[in-house]
Amino acid sequence: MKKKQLTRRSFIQQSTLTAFGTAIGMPIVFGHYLPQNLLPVILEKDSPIEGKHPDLTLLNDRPLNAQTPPHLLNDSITPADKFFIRNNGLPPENIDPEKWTLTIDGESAKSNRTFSLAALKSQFNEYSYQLVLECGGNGRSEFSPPAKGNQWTTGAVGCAVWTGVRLADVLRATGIKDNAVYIGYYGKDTHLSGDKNKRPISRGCPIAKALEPETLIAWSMNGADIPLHNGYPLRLVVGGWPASCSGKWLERISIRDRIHDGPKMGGQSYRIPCDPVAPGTKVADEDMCIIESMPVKSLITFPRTGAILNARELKIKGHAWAGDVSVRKMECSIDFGQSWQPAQLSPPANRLAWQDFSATVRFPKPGYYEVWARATDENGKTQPMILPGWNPKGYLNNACHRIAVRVK
Ligand SMILES: Nc1nc2c(c(=O)[nH]1)N[C@H]1C(S)=C(S)[C@@H](COP(=O)(O)O)O[C@H]1N2
Ligand SMILES: [Mo]
Repeated sequence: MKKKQLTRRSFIQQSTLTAFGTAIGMPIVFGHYLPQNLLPVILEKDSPIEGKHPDLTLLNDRPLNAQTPPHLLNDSITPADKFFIRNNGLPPENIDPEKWTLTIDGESAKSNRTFSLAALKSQFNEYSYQLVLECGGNGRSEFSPPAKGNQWTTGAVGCAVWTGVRLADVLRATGIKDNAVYIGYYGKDTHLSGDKNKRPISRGCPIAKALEPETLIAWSMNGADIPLHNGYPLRLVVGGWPASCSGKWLERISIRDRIHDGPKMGGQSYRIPCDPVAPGTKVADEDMCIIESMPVKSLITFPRTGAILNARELKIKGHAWAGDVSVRKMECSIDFGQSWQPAQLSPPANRLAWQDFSATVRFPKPGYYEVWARATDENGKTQPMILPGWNPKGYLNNACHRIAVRVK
């Protein structure tokens, strides 16, 4: 039998386990390997992804896709190590931030300009906003018939504080022609095939969204460098729209005189049928429309589903968001939607940030319950209980989130 090779980290972990074994009276099998004077007090778990929380759920490793379980999203500001990853290709290697540049060009740019990171930081005002990024395919796992692609459940969303310069300021410094309609981004990541002429993704947004004050070219997440997989050293952040608009490893932005036509802009990508279709329908490309603002949605982040409660009262917590608009009302139900009670809803830290909510629910007797939560946006649109209409690629599932609890 071949012996499994231990990495240094997993070896330490093994030793830790052994140390724990001592405490419960088991023999120290690897006792002679124990590092001198070191008895770790916590069981450290290795994360398969550098810098990320070990309990992110890995959906795919090439390209890397990992989502965040709801209970890890309890913070008002999503910590970098808990922020989901959706890569379409392979991140660039050996990044030297000193040599990183961003070029602005395109048919509708009055000039071509290239900025170093230092130039961006010194020539423009710096802004920080808390912005929601949610993958257009978040919730895809509930599609029937199934939709191909990452089977995200609820965890392709996060809301971090992003710091950088306004895209509008940089575009205006370059000069925007009157015929500008769209911007398109280009990142330095490479195509899975290894073909240098192919890009994994190059999307963008209409010029009006690009010029919003919250649309950032960001170099920092929560006050630190952006993690490699989230776009280090520079990315676009277009809050409230499918996160695929927020180009990572940003090296070029084109001001276009037409709808941007990079990979994953056309065909069926990030598009839904312009008119609703029956589940399973094949839809022609020309009948598919580009997704813009994301729909109203919420997530219960405390307690973790499966919680066993000793008390009849429970304070639930979570967040709600609604694309370009804010959330007006938050409710929850403990009887499968037969009755709803209001929840407390906080205002957003700024436009396009998610809003914290909490509610104290009281269970009438012991037993099994589900807690459901639903948000209503400022236009009066409410989350549906089930998938709000099938589409071929599995986008925009904003059905209510629900957790199960047992009351003792
Ligand atoms: N250059 C580049 N930008 C990209 C992607 C990518 O693969 N390459 N993925 C997009 C998609 S589909 C999503 S959902 C978000 C994910 O951002 P995150 O990985 O930081 O969570 O980045 C977007 N920007
Ligand atoms: Mo995405």
